[in-house]
Amino acid sequence: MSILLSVTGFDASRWMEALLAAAPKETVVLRPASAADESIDYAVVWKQPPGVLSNLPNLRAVFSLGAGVDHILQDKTLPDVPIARIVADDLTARMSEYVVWRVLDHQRRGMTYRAQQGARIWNERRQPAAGEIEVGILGLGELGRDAAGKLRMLGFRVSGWSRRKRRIEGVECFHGEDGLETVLRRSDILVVLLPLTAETRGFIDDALLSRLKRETPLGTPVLINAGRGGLQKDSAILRALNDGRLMEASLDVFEREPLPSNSPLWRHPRVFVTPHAAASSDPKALAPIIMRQIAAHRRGEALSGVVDRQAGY
Ligand code: NDP
Ligand code: OXD
Repeated sequence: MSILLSVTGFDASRWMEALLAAAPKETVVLRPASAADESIDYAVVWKQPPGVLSNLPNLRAVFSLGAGVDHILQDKTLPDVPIARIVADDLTARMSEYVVWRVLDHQRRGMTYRAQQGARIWNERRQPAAGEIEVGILGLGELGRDAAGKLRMLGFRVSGWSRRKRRIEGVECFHGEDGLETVLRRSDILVVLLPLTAETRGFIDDALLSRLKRETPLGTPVLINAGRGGLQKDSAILRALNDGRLMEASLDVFEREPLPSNSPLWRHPRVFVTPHAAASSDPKALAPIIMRQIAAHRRGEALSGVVDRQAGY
């Protein structure tokens, strides 16, 4: 039997190497021999070409190369097999580094000081202490929870929002529509770590940005989105920055990726852009986890990180 490695948007060779290094006896192929290739029993994918998985008669499970699975579920011809996503310390730690980095940079006035340096301006700005700042995290999953804990260790007040009721030590947890209102009203810095689903698509829009608090120790609220670009309306974020509802934004994800070169977000002085790199999947760290899961599943053990297809994450 063989494993299909199917990706679009980047060169698969580092993944091929890492998967084979993790399980040298396995056969990994980059495309099925035919649309109904009987030899393929597992697929490891990132934005697989639509339809590539639909007729494989012996396919037993699909693995995402990342934590998100929206890129898999957008293929409406997906067969009814379990889909497992990445849950791994390596990826989680990378995301928390990004969140802590961006929160600290906004709190310590990084954008202002970089602009001042460019103009050789020596002017100390008030920098609120961590304890004066409340960070609201939308999405209290694997990534949101870890980031929350690390921000707490630095002294930030942290609240969070999830679909279902959650309990996390030291974090005020909210859920449901009322809970969202509370988090939006309290957050000085809003961090978005939601998955892209039918419910969350276009969530960060004009209406949501208008519900944020009006004054914060930094001026007005800061937005950090490292979830998915489809969660946000880029134009709504620009409007909120320009009319003062938002002070600054760190955006790792965009409605269209790569971010088009004519997007005003590239040049906005109060926007920090990264190219969907908040928590890159490292083949060396993650391939062994996927291959261990495949071996365990072949032995009859249950998969972990299986997504709820109904919920979409
Ligand atoms: P999880 O599935 O562990 O957590 C998702 C969280 O979002 C849960 O708390 C869930 O609520 C909440 N949620 C989902 N839908 C809703 C909703 N409609 N309303 C309120 N809350 C909701 O995911 P991870 O934490 O592992 O990852 C989150 C996302 O981060 C990924 O889906 C991916 O899109 C993105 N990501 C981005 C990366 C990057 O480099 N930019 C890298 C890795 C991931 P509940 O707890 O009730 O289930
Ligand atoms: C992921 C990502 O979902 O890198 O892991 O976006």
